[in-house]
Amino acid sequence: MRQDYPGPDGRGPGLRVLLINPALSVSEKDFWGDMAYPPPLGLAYLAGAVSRAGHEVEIIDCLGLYPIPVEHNEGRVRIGMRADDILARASEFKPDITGIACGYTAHAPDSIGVAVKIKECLGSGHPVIMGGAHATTCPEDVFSSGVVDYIAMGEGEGILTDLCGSLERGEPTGPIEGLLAMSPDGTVTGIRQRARIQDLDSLALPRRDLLPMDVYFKYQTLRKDRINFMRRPQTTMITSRGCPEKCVFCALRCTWGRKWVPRSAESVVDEVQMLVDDYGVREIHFMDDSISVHRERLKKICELIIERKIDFRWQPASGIAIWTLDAELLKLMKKSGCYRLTLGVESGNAETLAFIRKRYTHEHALEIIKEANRLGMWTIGTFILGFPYETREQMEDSVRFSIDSGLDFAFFYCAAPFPGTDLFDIYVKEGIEVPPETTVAFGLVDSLTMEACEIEAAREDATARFMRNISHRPWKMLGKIRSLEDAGYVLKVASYGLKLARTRTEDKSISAYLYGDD
Ligand code: B12
Ligand code: SF4
Repeated sequence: MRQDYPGPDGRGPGLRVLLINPALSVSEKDFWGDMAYPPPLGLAYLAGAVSRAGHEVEIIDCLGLYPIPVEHNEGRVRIGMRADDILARASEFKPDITGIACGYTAHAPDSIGVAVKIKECLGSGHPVIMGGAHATTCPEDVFSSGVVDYIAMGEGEGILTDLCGSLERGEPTGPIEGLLAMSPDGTVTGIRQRARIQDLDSLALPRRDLLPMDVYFKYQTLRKDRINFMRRPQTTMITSRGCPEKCVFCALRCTWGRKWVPRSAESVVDEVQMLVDDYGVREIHFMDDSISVHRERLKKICELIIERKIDFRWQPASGIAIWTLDAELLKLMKKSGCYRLTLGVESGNAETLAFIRKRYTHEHALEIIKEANRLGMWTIGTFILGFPYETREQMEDSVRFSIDSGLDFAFFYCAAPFPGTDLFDIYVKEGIEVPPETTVAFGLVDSLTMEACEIEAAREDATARFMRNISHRPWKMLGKIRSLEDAGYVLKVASYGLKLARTRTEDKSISAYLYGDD
């Protein structure tokens, strides 16, 4: 299934396209030692699309390094490839156009910082395009930096391919759907909307050959004590795009709208097989927003994996919709290699759940957690504290739910209003100030009932109480053991628990989970 990219397809020499996954800056508080990130699949997909159209592509993955360079400066920590190294590689490649990922509001200044350097190095006339969730949501802000020429609104494959084609042919870029441009007079022009790609199977596979996969795998070997994976090498995959739900805090619709578009089960399992055969991968994390929207498709994916006897472990790492799960599907998932469920519980209080617009009931969640635990799967719940109208009592319901539900792990976040979300509009409507600085995991925003520091204290307290509680029932982990491999993983989790108990665990468990430094 590995694809060849023969280069120019007879339509001309093709452009040289550079794609950059920027280094990230976080506050000292958000920084947790030796952080690790998954490969930038979005850029690898873009690389697949433009290569197929005959252009030459290089990806500079500033986070795919081991050891990853870290610079501490005035309360901030910059993680990733040094600016000089980025520029050296860019100068050597001599791109005709540079694309930079701008997916996170918290890291938009990092993306813009790279654009500044690229313009300094390659000249102010060198075209720079950005895309990703933040660029799509706040294009005017991004353009106001003065160093970005184009923004791809949403799904980028078609937009970037069209742009490269137009630039190559010297044609105007105005008619390209989904592409915004900055005019010399400072106005933003272009067509904001572009129809979503309906047939994801027709896309070129992500070009992992342009990513430092060996570095990602080496990191896993050197840090084999991490609990983020049971087997290694481990990597990520996407089987669908978007989510039809309307959760108040979720920025997803800004990039993808409300339409969920799946790949076929066959195409998904073909890619799994390719990763296992060609890369030696033994565990895959599916990063879909909602892998189970279509229950029958997920069932078929599991059945095909079982039928083809593909021996690997997997998990829906970004979370899975509780309301689509039942005992039959869980059993099939487990049989096909799924060993861990991350459930977006978000709140243990029914009113808050209605505010968030999550459409599952606590009764159903309890059944799913019980059944998954019974099957020997690890169960993780994510919770958000500090919504604008939430009271202390309602937050307490979430802590109680996390402890009483039988979850193996619970991660508590503070509510964060990302631009473009309904939650952001509520803060604005209520006159709550949203500070300009952003953070990855910790509380910064007041609610109508509590100050940000109180919400943060409640989050730390919730984490500490949950951790204390699970440390009192370590034998629960024995219920996960079905094989020697399971027993080894239980030992790994237990020693991680002991390590956490010796350090200040409260905050760091979140970072550890997110960034895999666990
Ligand atoms: C996987 C994931 C992660 C992973 C790793 C990301 C990675 N490197 O793969 C981890 C777990 C680390 C992560 C962490 C966080 N994440 Co996250 N994450 C995602 C998720 C679920 C999938 C990303 C993905 O692979 N998508 C699939 C690919 C195909 O899409 P894509 O990357 O967006 O790329 C496409 C387009 O956006 C566009 N595009 C992207 N870049 C570019 C560049 C150019 C030049 C062009 C032309 C086009 C383009 O074209 C691509 C192909 O179509 C997204 C949701 C989503 N579906 O996008 C959230 C999402 C991006 N994350 C989000 C958030 C909030 C976070 C956290 C802050 C969570 C938290 N509270 O701590 C952290 C912070 C991350 C950090 N860097 O510090 C938000 C971002 C909102 C915002 N405005 O900031 C999203 C949108 C989720 C949401 N529901 O709101 N995340
Ligand atoms: S179910 Fe998940 S991905 Fe879908 S809208 Fe809600 S939070 Fe976003």
